[in-house]
Amino acid sequence: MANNEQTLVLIKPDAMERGLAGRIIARLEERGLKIVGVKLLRIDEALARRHYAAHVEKAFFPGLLRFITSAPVIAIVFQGKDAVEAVRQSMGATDPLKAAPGTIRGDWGLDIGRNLIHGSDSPETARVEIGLFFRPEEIADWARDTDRWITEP
Ligand code: IDP
Ligand code: MG
Repeated sequence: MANNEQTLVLIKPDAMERGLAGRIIARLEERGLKIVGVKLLRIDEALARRHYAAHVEKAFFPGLLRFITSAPVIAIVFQGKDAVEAVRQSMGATDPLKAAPGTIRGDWGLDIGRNLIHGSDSPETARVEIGLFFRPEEIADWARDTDRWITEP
């Protein structure tokens, strides 16, 4: 089943403002991950509080709330082999200064408060987060002809 793991990605407001959405999505798509859900939306305070429930008491939360609600984001469900771990690896560490070169945050970021992309941190978190952003009928669990060239059946 890990071949069909799903994870939630958000292209954050800084990436949208900087015109990096396409390049970020391309990196994940080119790696072999498959888009099974996508939408543009403006996150409101209620959704931000649910999505970042683990962080609402943190000192950085007010700034995070202003940031994540400041422009539309693109929410994407990526599916593929070990998709959660693969996306986290391609994203790089939370603080772009600690993220390895070659990762999305390591190549395009400098500041932990402007780190371009969200990716779920476990399959369980992914299920919850996907449920916050998508209705079941908005996910297209499609078989792609190239899947067998990316993952050994
Ligand atoms: P992650 O995005 O790598 O999973 P988390 O620890 O889950 O990192 O934090 C969620 C988000 O909160 C980060 O991506 C970042 O946008 C923001 N954040 C985390 N720590 C800080 C901080 O110390 N200052 C400002 N923003 C932070
Ligand atoms: Mg996180």
